[in-house]
Amino acid sequence: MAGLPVTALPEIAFAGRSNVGKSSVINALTGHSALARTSNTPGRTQQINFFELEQRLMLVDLPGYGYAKAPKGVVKAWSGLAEDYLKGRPGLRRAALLIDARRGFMASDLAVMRALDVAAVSYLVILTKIDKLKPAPLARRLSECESALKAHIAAYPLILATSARSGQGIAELRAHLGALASDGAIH
Ligand SMILES: Nc1nc2c(ncn2[C@@H]2O[C@H](COP(=O)(O)OP(=O)(O)O)[C@@H](O)[C@H]2O)c(=O)[nH]1
Ligand SMILES: [Mg+2]
Repeated sequence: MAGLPVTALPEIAFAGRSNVGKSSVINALTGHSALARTSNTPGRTQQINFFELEQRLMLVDLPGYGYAKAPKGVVKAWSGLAEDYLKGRPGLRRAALLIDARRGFMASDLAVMRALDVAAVSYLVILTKIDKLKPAPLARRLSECESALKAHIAAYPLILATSARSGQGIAELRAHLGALASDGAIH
């Protein structure tokens, strides 16, 4: 934690299982094809990567969880740094919790959501890879996830459905996160 950049900028952190599409969403949001490194190999992003946007907002790519071989202690297996970051970073405005639209909430996601609820870290759930689903299953997935969110006090009540591949939902996500950016006046 002591080695992380010191900044007064508001931060949005991207969390989720390995391979859920965190780096791809950051690239889609910023319009760069390879700002955050994407990979077919789960567990590739092991560090925290910070992307500063015009001195107004910091996007933070966290290591993925849920890939450790050990079946128990999902949150423990998740890099302690990511958890410390989410619980203790003063500039954190919102965590974006990415969920694969094909799978919905998995046990590891629910464990992380409970940890965020307890730590009172506000988080926005984002479905990823919706290009892989037809409209009817996607609608079912959305309503199933929205019902499940009601039990999570720190969750933002709305879910955004996105695809980094097709671009669906990316403009909405950008608008949502842009509202959290600094107006630039103090920097
Ligand atoms: N079909 C589809 N594949 C995606 C999408 N976003 C990411 N992927 C793929 O999913 C894999 C993992 O993506 P990555 O962004 O590296 O995931 P991360 O581990 O969460 O950072 C890569 O092979 C991506 O090409 C998407 O919106 N649609
Ligand atoms: Mg990544």
